[in-house]
Amino acid sequence: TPFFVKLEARCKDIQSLLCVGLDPHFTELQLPATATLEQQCDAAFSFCKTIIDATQQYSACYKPNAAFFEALGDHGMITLKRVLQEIPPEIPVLLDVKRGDIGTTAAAYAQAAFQHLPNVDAVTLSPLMGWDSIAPFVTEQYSHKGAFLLCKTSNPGSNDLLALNLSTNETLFERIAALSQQWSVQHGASLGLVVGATDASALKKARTAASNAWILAPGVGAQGGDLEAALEAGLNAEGSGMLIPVSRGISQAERPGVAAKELVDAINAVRDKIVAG
Ligand code: OMP
Repeated sequence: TPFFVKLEARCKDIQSLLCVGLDPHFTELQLPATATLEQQCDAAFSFCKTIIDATQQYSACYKPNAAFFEALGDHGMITLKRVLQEIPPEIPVLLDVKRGDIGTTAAAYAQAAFQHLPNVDAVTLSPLMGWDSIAPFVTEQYSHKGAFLLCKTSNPGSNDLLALNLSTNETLFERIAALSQQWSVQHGASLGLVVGATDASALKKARTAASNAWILAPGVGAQGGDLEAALEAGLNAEGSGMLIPVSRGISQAERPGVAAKELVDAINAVRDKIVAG
């Protein structure tokens, strides 16, 4: 099944656009500073398993960020593998790796994400090196996989480059949004966009430039993004086409399952409003 078909089916099935992040920050593991790597790996696994168990009925997609597992050394990758095995097969998995390199190197990164880790359906990528840096992840043997391209990221520094005006009278991020549509059509690739929930005006422009794209909008919760404003700017006419990834806003809640449910309800309230016109 192509990635976006699997994602859409899941979103419809459980009426959710929530993407639950799995980011085991060391500070969230409640370990002494002297904890060994092995103890950190065990705690990271339990942290993720607790979140998965509490949120799976609300989660349209899981997004583990590879950084937190790579940070744990040799055993970190094994821990990530164990976490991925805990995710029910009907729930899509977006592995957050933000890769971007020349074609031959990108092919090795694609192999790392899709060949050795179980159940990874899609990845995050930086598009700044162009189509040949993206192709190895979403064509040929991986044509059923998906990728979300960094377009206008949620951090303050996203204005340093991505918001710059080009001589074509558009911003760099709008060019990225338009290009991703072009690449999707030309190459039959499953490409979405990452546009931070921290910038509703950018979400609106990205939606205009890429009317059919799935948009991943991080920044709700710990980064202070305005959920309602983001959804109003980024949802498509059917009140869909957007995934809201939340990591710390769920993991640091007293009850992650309740936090996930509240997020789904809040998201759906805005969707209903939009569909009702
Ligand atoms: P919280 O702020 O704790 O919800 O975490 C946000 C997650 O989304 C982290 O894993 C970030 O690496 C990731 N992220 C952003 O925060 N901003 C972006 O622009 C892009 C991403 C991403 O690609 O997911």
